[in-house]
Amino acid sequence: MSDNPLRVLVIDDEQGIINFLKKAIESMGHEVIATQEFEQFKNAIETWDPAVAIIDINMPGHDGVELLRYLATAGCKARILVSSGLDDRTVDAVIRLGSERGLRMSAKLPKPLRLADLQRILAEDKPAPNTPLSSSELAQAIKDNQLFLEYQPKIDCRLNRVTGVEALVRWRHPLRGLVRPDQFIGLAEGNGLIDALTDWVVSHAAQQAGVWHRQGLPIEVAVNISALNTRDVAFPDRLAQLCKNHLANPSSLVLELTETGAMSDVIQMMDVLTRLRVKGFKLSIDDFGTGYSSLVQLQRMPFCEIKIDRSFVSQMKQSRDCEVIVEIIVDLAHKLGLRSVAEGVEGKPILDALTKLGCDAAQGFHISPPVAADRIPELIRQYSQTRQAVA
Ligand code: G
Ligand code: G
Ligand code: MN
Repeated sequence: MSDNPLRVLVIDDEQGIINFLKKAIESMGHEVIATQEFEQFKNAIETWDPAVAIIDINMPGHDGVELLRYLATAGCKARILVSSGLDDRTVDAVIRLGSERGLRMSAKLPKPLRLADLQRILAEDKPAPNTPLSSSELAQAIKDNQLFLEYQPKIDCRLNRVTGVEALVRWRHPLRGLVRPDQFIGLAEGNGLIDALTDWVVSHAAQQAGVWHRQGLPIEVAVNISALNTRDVAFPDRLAQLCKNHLANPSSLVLELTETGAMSDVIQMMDVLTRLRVKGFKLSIDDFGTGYSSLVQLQRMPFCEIKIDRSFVSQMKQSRDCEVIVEIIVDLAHKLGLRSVAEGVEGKPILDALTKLGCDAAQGFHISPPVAADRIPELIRQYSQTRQAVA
């Protein structure tokens, strides 16, 4: 039972989903109005003041974009959770649009909808301050361990086994609830906090890698680093020390670098990345094919791995162009002696196509969304069992 009962409003065109959510949310101790009718939904928004609204964005009568437009005009303060069977990119676009209109959009619910996720999200609901996030709040969060990591598995396409994970940072803000990295990485980069943030992430990821290795699970842990981290020539020494503190081997860490164009001193970046390689860290060029992650960088910097941007991968079954781009990047990686990793694997047909192309590793919602560290051993076991079953 919740110690913070909320008013939760649901609109969906399927009676089955309405019944399911109503029962589930009531059983968590919250009040619910669940309806198929826009008029009733509108009435509840205007008179009932819900804390959370769960909206189906693909209904015959009203689509989600129209609903969001209405909610913004009505000055709706509820936190908005989007539910839909639409593809992830469309859902992402709807969420972004809602945020741009000033609505309090929650992160996307993983599919299929699990009650535990819903419960967690409802438990996180606190009144949100309207002020923008400040760098002093973030500095405090790093000190107070308000940050935490989730891990998303990567599988070896040929072996169908989990061989690594990517660590992704989240911020559990005491007043605002869950804050996503896209809302604070830029803030860290712009306010001299990115070194402290990266150190926090690497330290926790290295510790977790050490734990898994001692449990007999020799998986690689990838962390995202910012191009700005390479402005400090002591960065490789700091990371090596953090690994040493946690008895983790640098070769069990993969550093995923996204180029933002913020880095002007190329020689310095080459210096730092090369020293990281010399110390045994693996280096990956993230979001390859977009923005500043270019062929020039591949040729200059000592990368071990190319991470193919999810915009190409997730569309490769709908778009022949995207499929060709993925194929060429896999080929490029191999000809350069690098590992190819596809992110944004949202369905089995994509995974099958990647395997056929000879892509080395795959990551995406089809395999698993990012999860808490303690769920990783079970995912590793599941994969090794399915493999034995087919062998
Ligand atoms: O997990 P999510 O999809 O919300 O991540 C959004 C973006 O934030 C991704 O592009 C990811 O690379 C970035 N990100 C996640 N965790 C970290 C981190 O620890 N450090 C940096 N620099 N970026 C991160
Ligand atoms: O930019 P970077 O590659 O670090 O982004 C990683 C982020 O991508 C993760 O935080 C995760 O939430 C998101 N992500 C992971 N798998 C998928 C997927 O299959 N589709 C989409 N759209 N996003 C994904
Ligand atoms: Mn990444």
